[in-house]
Amino acid sequence: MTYELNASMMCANYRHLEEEVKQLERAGIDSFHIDIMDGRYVPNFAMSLNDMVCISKLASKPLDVHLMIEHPRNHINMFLNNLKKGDTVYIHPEAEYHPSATLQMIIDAGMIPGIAINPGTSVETVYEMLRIVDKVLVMSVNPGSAGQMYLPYVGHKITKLLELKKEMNYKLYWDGACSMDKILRYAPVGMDGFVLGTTILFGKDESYYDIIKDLRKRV
Ligand code: S6P
Ligand code: MG
Repeated sequence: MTYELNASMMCANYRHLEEEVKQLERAGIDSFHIDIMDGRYVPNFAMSLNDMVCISKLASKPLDVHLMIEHPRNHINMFLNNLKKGDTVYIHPEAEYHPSATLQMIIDAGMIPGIAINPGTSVETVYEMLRIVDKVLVMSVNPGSAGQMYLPYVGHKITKLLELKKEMNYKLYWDGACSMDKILRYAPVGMDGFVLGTTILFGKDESYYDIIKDLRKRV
């Protein structure tokens, strides 16, 4: 079974960012998840454009940039101009008047388009966009910070999105409070990837290498 592991870089140790990137790549991480926040769409500020540029230069693995900002179209070129072809950009459709136009800008720039779906957003409201995007990031916590609790009511929507994948042809990724039991349960039924943060990867006594090795051994 193949599934991707994405490292949530807002949880990394910024005192040694270069070393963090190297260690995560050595551990076999598939991409670097970059949480960009504007203090408006979500109440927090996390990573910035400069952090993204810095990690992009250090990394040989792709980036997936999760834009938690209002009206991403107004700023999207700043991000696109600083990414490599094949990186992913997720927007939150409710943060934009015309999200499909913004997704088209991502496609035209050679990046992979994605939408992030909040816990309180139904599949029905984003249904048409599922035809356009290559990736769907289903949020199992409200966007804004790391270290939150999993919201169990999202499970029903995840089941729906796993079913719709077959018809709509997108990849499905998990973001928020991702634990070992979630990976064990959802990787075998078609979840394509998981964003790993404080719940399972960062701030532990074990090395990234050992954590990822143990995980891959189990599923
Ligand atoms: C939340 C953000 C996520 C977190 C991730 C952290 O706004 O989009 O990507 O960084 O959930 O993981 P954890 O295990 O601390 O929840
Ligand atoms: Mg995220």
